Amino acid sequence: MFEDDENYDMIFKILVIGDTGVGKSNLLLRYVKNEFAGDMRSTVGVEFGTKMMKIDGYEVKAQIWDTAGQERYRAITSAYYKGAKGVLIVYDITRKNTFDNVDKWLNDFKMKCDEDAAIIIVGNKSDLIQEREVSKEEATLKAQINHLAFFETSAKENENVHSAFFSLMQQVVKNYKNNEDDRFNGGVKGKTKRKKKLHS
Ligand SMILES: Nc1nc2c(ncn2[C@@H]2O[C@H](COP(=O)(O)OP(=O)(O)O)[C@@H](O)[C@H]2O)c(=O)[nH]1
Ligand SMILES: [Mg+2]
Repeated sequence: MFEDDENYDMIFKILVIGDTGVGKSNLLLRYVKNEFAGDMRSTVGVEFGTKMMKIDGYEVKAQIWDTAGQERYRAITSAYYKGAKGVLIVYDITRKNTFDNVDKWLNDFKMKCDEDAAIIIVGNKSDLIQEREVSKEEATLKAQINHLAFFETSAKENENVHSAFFSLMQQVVKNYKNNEDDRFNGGVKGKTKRKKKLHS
């Protein structure tokens, strides 16, 4: 089936952030290409993938950015955050410290991004049940305290990955509709189908 990547009504920049090794690159790869790559440490440069979906009758294009491993040094540039309308903050359910760091990522994102950006918390590697260090309950609580949606996913087993991204995109579209002033900042082409670049 041919997916017309250029025929969209809205385009949004989406980020995947979180500690190194939590599975950000594999979540992106699973969502965009339905693949799992195991170790991706060789990846160089900021990569991104795109995905088309239909939400509320609109053809919505997600342009999803992956980090190039700079999260290791907490050296994510403001250019990376700029213009983002949605973010998945990812931790690894088998490493408690990556869950504790969700708060730092949350603050970092809130400081650098638009107020109306949508955020979800994602606990990845749900297939590693034996090694679990973070319960669903405590993660749900953290999400509730911050008024955010929460998903557990497995990029490896393709569990909940689609649901997590789609839920985020629904919130992104909702926020966009609630904020008409944002019409000229969010990268929406409107009904005229004119092309509009995300960045100048
Ligand atoms: N078991 C399991 N391993 C995963 C999953 N997602 C990623 N990994 C592994 O975790 C490691 C780090 O993944 P990667 O996507 O490079 O993480 P990133 O540093 O956050 O981009 C790799 O060895 C992956 O194979 C998952 O859902 N389940
Ligand atoms: Mg990566």
